[in-house]
Amino acid sequence: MKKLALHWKILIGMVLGIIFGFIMNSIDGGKGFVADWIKPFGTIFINLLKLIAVPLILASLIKGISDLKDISKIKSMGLRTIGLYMITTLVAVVIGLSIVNTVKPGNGMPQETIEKIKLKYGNNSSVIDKLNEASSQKQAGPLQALVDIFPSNIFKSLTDASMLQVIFFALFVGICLLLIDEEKAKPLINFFDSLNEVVMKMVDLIMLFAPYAVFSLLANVIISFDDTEILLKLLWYAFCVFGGLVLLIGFYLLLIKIYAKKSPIWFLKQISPAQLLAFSTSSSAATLPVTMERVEEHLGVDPEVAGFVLPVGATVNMDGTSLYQGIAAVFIMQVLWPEGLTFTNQLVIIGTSVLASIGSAAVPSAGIVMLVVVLETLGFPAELLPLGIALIFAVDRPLDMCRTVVNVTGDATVSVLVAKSLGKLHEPKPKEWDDNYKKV
Ligand code: DAS
Repeated sequence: MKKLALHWKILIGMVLGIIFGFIMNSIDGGKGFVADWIKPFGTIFINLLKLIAVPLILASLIKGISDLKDISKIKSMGLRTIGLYMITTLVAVVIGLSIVNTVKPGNGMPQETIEKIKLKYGNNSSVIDKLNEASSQKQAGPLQALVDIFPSNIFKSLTDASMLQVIFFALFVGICLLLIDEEKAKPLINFFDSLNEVVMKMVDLIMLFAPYAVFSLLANVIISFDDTEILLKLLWYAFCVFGGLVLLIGFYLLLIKIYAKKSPIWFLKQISPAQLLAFSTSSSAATLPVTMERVEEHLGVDPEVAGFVLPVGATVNMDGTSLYQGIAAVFIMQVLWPEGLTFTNQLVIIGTSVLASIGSAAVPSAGIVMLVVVLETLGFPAELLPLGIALIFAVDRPLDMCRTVVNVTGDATVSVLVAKSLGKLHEPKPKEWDDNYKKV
């Protein structure tokens, strides 16, 4: 076991967690045991990753911007990043709509199944919470998202982990470091340089516990499945989402091969620990420190590119989520509001799914909240909204795990492409330690 590469150890932890979860699901008191004695270890692991996410973004971005030495490069990196994120998100939504309009998983769903779902999830507290969360987001003004980027108190932004505000502040500091006298800037640049090294080392140490943490996280996910019958009725819909996500990963690998001139297998192998964590945590934000460590130290992307592209991506680029929102919106309309399936509405879905994925938080089942906004924008009947969300709720957690993997993979792909286009993609530095902290 000691000699196994990290991704194999994580995979083994996941498989054992799933098996253990099913065993616990089948014995009396098993669910309670997992909730009380297993789940806390997964929670600790996620807390540790969230603990270092903000200092890592701050340090890597400020260090990265000040390493650029030239302000014009920041504009060039920003434009390439945003441009590539928009392209991949658009491709994601188009893939999703093509699949769901071809397969039509929502056509002909038996009324009896709809009634069963309505009974089980129609008044589910989590469904109601998602609807309330969406309506509070909808009440905000059209430019509120823009206003929210500019913090009034950086310490509040840091404690609230408001990613876009931290990114704005780090960019601001980094640019000003380039504009002041080099001697005056050096102490602060050295401080963030050291902070970046320390936080990256914290990622390595936290990752030593990843196999055990994913065991806990997956066991907890399995015990939360309590209606396999409804899950089976939604299988066709789930396969549409899963199939679309696989196609999207294929699109990324094509870009890696054609534009970055790198082996897709090599890329997947290097990024796999971050993908496995994304699957286990369903949170791009919690996975971000690991994504950054893998992209910088194993894919060879310069820190000044990774330090900008990845935090921005984790916050505003969710290709997996936008693909899922396109499919889920059409699926719900196929079942409950077929008259809404006009060509115009499909175009509206493309626009709103792109915007909704930007607005989605990088936390578990955030995509379902923005799905409500997409449906409301389409004019979906308000009285059918709770049932519409309830329709897909039973299968949302496993799909959230899968789309979070794609969100993370898309961010890593764009970071490699941006680095390649700026001549900042190099051979990864050989690590001085192996995954078990033995000197190599
Ligand atoms: N779980 C979200 C993420 O962290 C994605 C989603 O909810 O769609 O990327």
